[in-house]
Amino acid sequence: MSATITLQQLTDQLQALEAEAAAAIGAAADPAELEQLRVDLLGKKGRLSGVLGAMGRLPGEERPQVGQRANVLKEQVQSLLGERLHQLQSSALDDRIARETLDVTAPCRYVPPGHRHPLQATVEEILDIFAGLGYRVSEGPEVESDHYNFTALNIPPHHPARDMQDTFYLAPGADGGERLLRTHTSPVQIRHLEANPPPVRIVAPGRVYRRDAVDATHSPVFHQVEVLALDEGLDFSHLRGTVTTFLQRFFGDLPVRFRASYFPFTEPSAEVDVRWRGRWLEVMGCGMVDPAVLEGLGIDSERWSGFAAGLGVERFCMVRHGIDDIRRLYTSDLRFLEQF
Ligand code: 2NM
Repeated sequence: MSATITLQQLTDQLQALEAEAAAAIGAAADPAELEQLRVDLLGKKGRLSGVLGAMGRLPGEERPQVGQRANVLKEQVQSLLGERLHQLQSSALDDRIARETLDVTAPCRYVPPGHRHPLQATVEEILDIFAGLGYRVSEGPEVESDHYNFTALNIPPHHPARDMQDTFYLAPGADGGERLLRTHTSPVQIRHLEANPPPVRIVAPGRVYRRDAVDATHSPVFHQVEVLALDEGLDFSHLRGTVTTFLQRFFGDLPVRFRASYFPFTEPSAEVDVRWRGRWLEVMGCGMVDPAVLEGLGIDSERWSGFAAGLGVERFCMVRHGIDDIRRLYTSDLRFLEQF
């Protein structure tokens, strides 16, 4: 027979258990600790079961009071556990949010992307301006025949431009024909006219080759853009208007002047200068396409007339950016290139 116990003693035990449970739950540091408390307090062999077990030693009429009190305590403990669990979970989330904050003002480790080479940017800008004037881009081979590079352009057999001094000649092709590296992009225009009936408005960008010694203004490989318009009724005023508009869009609104010149493939021909920072600078050549060039292509030069122009991209790029040595554009020194 176990010792008797009074109602008061049991009620005091429940009271103490309630205080102790509230303190322990408030102090629990994580959900695992809370779960352990739940087992210790409310589990089958837990503290509350212990108190209820002792209830059997009370007189029968006193038991319901204790039972009721125990149920209230159980519910209180359960709701304290639930509240504390919620608190712990939400403060864990707050911690995580604080920890994972991205400080957009932190010193950066930004690695700049690559960018266009200044020559490429210059070509694109030139083509963009001509696109705005209604010109399409046309391209062709860098290895050419004597025919397309010279003959079709009305450059006679003994013209100095054909000299070994100026042209890179290659071993003859499979057909035994002379092969060379194009000295200008004009052969692109000839090929385009062979394949497309007028009217034509095209720009031909690309690499060209000349046997020049390298110095501050010469490179054996450089870039050209050539322009060709062929239509009914075109005359020198159209050439002047187009070239002037182009130059003023590229360089800004500066004076432009045309000086008479000579090219085998145009008549009349002109060199074009712009007034740049107090000096006249020669920037391109142009002219009305020589009727002999058109007739050589089977185009009726009584009906169709055209103008053409050619410019060196390196020169445009150097003038625009104040670059004094063409070799800067070919030595791939990033400290230089990154400035553009
Ligand atoms: C220039 C100057 C003048 C030119 C002529 C032609 C063609 F194919 F239509 F006859 N293409 N480019 C030309 C005319 C080029 O460069 C200074």
